[in-house]
Amino acid sequence: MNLGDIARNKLQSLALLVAAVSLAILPQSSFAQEISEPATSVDEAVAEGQSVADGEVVTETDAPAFEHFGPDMILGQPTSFEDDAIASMTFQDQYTVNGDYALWMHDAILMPIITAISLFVLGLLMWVILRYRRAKNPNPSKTSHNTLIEVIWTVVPVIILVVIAVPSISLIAKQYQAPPEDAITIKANGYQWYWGYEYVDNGGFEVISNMLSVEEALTAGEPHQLAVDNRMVVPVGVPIRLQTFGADVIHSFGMPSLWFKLDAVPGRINEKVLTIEQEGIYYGQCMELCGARHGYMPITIEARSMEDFNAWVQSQPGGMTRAQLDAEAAAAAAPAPEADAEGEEADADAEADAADAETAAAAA
Ligand SMILES: [Cu+2]
Repeated sequence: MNLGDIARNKLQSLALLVAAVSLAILPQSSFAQEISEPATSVDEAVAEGQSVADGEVVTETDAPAFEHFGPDMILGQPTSFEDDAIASMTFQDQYTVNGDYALWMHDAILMPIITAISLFVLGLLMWVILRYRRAKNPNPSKTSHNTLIEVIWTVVPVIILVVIAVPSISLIAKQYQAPPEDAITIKANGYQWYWGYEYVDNGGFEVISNMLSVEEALTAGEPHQLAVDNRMVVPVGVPIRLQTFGADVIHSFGMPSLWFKLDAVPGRINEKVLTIEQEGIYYGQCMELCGARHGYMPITIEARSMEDFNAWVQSQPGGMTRAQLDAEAAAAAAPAPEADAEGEEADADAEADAADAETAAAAA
C-alpha cells in the first residue's frame, strides 16, 4: 500500500465519520418537516376555498361548510393509571358490534373460567401441601392409576375448551365477514412514518396524516402522540371497506376502541369491514414495529354523519360524493337528446333485422 492509498483510506473514513455525526445531531423535527409538507399545501388549498383537481385550481362554489369535532367528542382513547387504575389495565370502551361481542366474551366467558381454574388449582395445591406434608402423612400412598380421576381430568378440560372455542371461532368469523358490495372503500397506506388515507370511492384523493407536536396537541386539547393534523374522516353507521397497504415496510392499522387491527403489507392489499356505531373521535396507532419513528405515526378517526362526511369530502381537493359521482356517470352514459332519437331509430332497425333473420331461419 503506497502513501496515496493510505491517505485516501483515511479521507474516506473521515467522510464516514462526518456523515454519522451530522445524522446524529440532525434535529428530529427536520424529518417531520419533510413529511408534513404535502399536508400543509392541501390545508392551504382548502383554506383558500379552492380545490386542486387534475392539476387545475378550481374555486368551490356550493360545497357545504364542514367543521371538525372538538376534544369534547373524543370517545376512543386509552386511560392513564392515575385517572382510573382499573380502566387503564383493561380494554378500552368499544364502539363496534364486534368490539361489544369481544368484550362480552372476555368479561362473561374468559375471565370467569380463568379465575375459576386459577382458584381451583391454588386450592388443590394448598390442600396437598397441608394435608399430605411429611409430618401429617409419613407413609405416602403408592397409588399410580385411578380410572375415574383420569377420565375426569381429560373430559373436563375438553368441555372447557369447547365452551371457549364456540364464541372464539364465531368472533373470528364475524371479524372476517366480507364487506357488503355498497360499502364505502377507504384505503389506509402506511408510510415511514405517517399514514395516508385514500378515498377510493370519493374521487380517489389522499389525505396525509402526521402526528401533532406536544404544543399543538395540548393547544388542541387532544392527547399527545395520538392527535394528528389531518384526521381520517369516515361516515358513521355504514359499513366501510377498510383496506390497508404498506408503501415501504410492514405497518399495522390498529384501533383498540373499534376492535380493528389489520397489517399493512407492501405488495398486497388487506381488507376488513368496519362499522362505527357512534359519532366521535377515536385514536389508534401503527401496531407493527416499522422503523425509527414507529411510535410516532398515530391514527385519528373522526366518525361523522353521512351528511357531514359528504360535506368534508367536498372540502377535499378532487373529493366527490357518491351522488355526484353517480350523476357524472349517468351524464357520461346517457347520449345527447338528438343522438338519443337516432339511437332509438337504430334500435328499432336492429329489432326489425333480428325479426327478419328469425323468419328466414324458420323458413329454412
Ligand atoms: Cu408503521
